[in-house]
Amino acid sequence: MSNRQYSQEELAAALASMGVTDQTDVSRYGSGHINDTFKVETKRGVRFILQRVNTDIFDPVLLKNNIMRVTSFLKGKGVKSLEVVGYENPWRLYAFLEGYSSSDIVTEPAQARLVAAAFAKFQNDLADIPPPRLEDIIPKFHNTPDRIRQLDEAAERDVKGRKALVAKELEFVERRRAEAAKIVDMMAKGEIPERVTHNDTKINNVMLAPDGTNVVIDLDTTMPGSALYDFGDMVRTSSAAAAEDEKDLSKVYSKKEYFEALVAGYLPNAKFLTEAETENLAFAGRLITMTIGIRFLTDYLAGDTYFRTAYDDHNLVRCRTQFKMVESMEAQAEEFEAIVRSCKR
Ligand code: ADP
Ligand code: GN1
Ligand code: MG
Repeated sequence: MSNRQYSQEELAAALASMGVTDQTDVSRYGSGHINDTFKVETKRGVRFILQRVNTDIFDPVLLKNNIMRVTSFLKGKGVKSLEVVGYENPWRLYAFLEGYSSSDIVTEPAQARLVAAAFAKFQNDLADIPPPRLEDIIPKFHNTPDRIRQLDEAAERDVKGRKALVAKELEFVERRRAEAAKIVDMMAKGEIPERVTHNDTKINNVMLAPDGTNVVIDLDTTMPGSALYDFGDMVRTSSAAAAEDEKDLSKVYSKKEYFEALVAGYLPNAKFLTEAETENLAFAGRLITMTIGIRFLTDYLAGDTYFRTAYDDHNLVRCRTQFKMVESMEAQAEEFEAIVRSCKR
C-alpha cells in the first residue's frame, strides 16, 4: 500500500466526527503494515489512537461489526481490550493504552512467554462469544494452498517484470507445495476444530506493561480460524533473532530458547488444545512463516499493492527473511517437536 498523505484538515474532520476537537498533535504511529495509524494528543492531556481502516483490504461495515462485537464481549467479561471511543467508517478512535508498549522483536525469552500466554488467554476468552459466527472478514486468510494459487497467478501475470528476479524463491515454494494443505485439510476433515482466533499474532500486536499485564490489539482479523496458525505466527515473529525485514540473512534464524518460551507460555494457558493440535504446533510455525513469505512475494510480483512498503524491494526482503526463518525451523524441527512433547508432560 502506498503511504497515503493526510492533510491536517482531513484528520481534524475525522476527529471532530468522533467528538474530539481539542487535539494539539496528530502524528503517524506504530509499524503496522495495513491501516493508517496516528497518535492524537489533546489539550486535556488524554491521548487516543486514530486509525483509518484500509478499505482496499477490509469491508469496513463487516469489520466494524466484528470489532464492536469482540470488544464489547471482552469488556463485558472484564477483560482489558481495545476501548472503542468512536467509530465512523472508515475512521475509528481507540483509547491510548497508557503504560503499555509493543515491540517488533523479542529480546528475552520471558517476553516470548508473556506473548504466548496472552494469545492463549485471548483465544480462551473468546471461545464462548455468542452466535452468530463472526464474519470471515478476509475469506481464506490463512489458507496456504490458496496463497500459493495467488502466488502462481501473480507470477503468471508478472506485471512488473520481476519474475526472473525471484526464481530461487519460487523454487523454494515449489519444493514445499506438498505440505501446504496440511492444516486446512485437517480442518476440513474435522480433525482439528475451528475456533475464534486472532489470526495476526505477531509480536507488535500485543502490548505489554512492565508489571507483566498485557492487551491484545489489532483485532481486525479476529474471526473463525485455527489455533495452529495463531501459534505458528507467534513462532514466526517471537522466535526470530532479527526483524521481519532484516537484510543480512546471516542474522535471521529461529531461536530455540524463544521457541521453548513460547511453548511454555502457550500450552498451560491453552488447555483447550486437542492432541492433534498440540502435535502440529511446531509444524504450524514453519507453515505460516512460509505462508507469510509467499504473501510478501506475491505482493512483490503484483507491484506492492497490499503491504505498506518503505522502499522498492521491501516485500522481497521480507519474503527472503521469512524463507530463511523457515529453513532455520526446518533444521531444528526435531528439537522443536521434542520441546513440545516434553512441555506437554
Ligand atoms: P495495523 O493493522 O496496521 O498493524 P495496529 O492496529 O496493529 O495496525 O496498530 C499499529 C501500531 O499502533 C501497534 O503495533 C501499536 O504499536 C500501536 N497501537 C495500536 N493501538 C494502540 C492503542 N490503543 N494504544 C497504544 N498503541 C496502539
Ligand atoms: C499484516 O496489520 P499487521 O501489520 O499487524 C498482515 C498480517 C501479516 C503481517 C506481516 C490484515 O499485519 O496478515 O502476517 O502484516 N495483516 C493483514 O507482518 O493482512
Ligand atoms: Mg498490527
